[in-house]
Amino acid sequence: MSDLLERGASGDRAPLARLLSLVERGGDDACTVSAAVHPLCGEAVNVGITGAPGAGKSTLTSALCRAIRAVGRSVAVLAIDPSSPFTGGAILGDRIRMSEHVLDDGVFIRSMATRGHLGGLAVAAPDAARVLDAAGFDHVIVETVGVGQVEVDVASATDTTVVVVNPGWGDAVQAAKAGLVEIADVFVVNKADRPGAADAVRDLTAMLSLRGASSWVPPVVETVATTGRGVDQLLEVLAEHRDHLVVSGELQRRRARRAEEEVRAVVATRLAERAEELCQGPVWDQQWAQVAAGSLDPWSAADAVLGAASLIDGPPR
Ligand SMILES: Nc1nc2c(ncn2[C@@H]2O[C@H](COP(=O)(O)OP(=O)(O)OP(=O)(O)O)[C@@H](O)[C@H]2O)c(=O)[nH]1
Ligand SMILES: [Mg+2]
Repeated sequence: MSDLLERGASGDRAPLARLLSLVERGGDDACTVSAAVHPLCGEAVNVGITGAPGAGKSTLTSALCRAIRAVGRSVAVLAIDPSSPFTGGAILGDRIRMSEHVLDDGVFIRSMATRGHLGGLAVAAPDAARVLDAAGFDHVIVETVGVGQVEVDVASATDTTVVVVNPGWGDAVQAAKAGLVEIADVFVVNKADRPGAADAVRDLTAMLSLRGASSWVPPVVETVATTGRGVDQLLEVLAEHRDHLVVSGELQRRRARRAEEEVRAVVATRLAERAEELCQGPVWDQQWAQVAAGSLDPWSAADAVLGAASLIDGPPR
């Protein structure tokens, strides 16, 4: 395992890809990888980028990679597609958008589907980000399409969360409803070459001022990812947020909170795995058949299944 990591850190991509595949697949191998990388990480500046489909996250990520490389630092990107069981069109598009980096050893880009992964993104993403951190990348960027719960899960894998919106989007109510105001450390109004960018910035700023007293008010940065406009400024803002996290002690608090959430997700995943095991076999068949026949209620049947596995005490209700 450490050999795989070392080779990954020295610019060898194949072992790194292999470690990520193991994490992606879940199960015992994923646990082994997790245990091996855990003590080795914590150094990377890690940023989550989320936003609606097509907001320009991948283009922006690619532009950020360029800016990061320009100051001589390395970067790994994890593009997560939570909705699709396949690495489909969107990811293919990402490949093309990020193709300028393929020959650069200082950039590593990997897409990841969380399909069929029990526990999904919440369990797989932090481990995958840690693999990249442990491999020694200076920056780790996690890009995810924002659909509902996903943004929140992304926020649970990274230190800084960037929410990307577009001009014309700036409806405060919409943002508040989506829960974006709570999770954003930095807002980006991308496609600022289109009309309405200034309005979006104004609306977001006004909305953020309502967020109550806080030592960090999320900055709103305008970018044109396709030309790179505003990207250096975004990188500066990200560094400022990182400094804020360190100086205020918030980095430690966030990591502690995330650790708790992550262990909770793993416990839930483990129990779900156990549930899958219990819902098969003779006891199971006997119990659900009784419910189907009308001679037993579902709760008593479930208690009988759990009781037979000694997961609950006492006789079934
Ligand atoms: N005009 C303009 N177009 C942009 C800008 N940034 C990205 N685009 C275009 O917007 C489209 C979507 O960009 P992506 O980077 O794939 O967006 P995404 O958010 O990663 O999309 P998904 O991963 O599919 O959710 C592409 O055609 C980009 O060229 C920008 O700043 N201005
Ligand atoms: Mg994308």
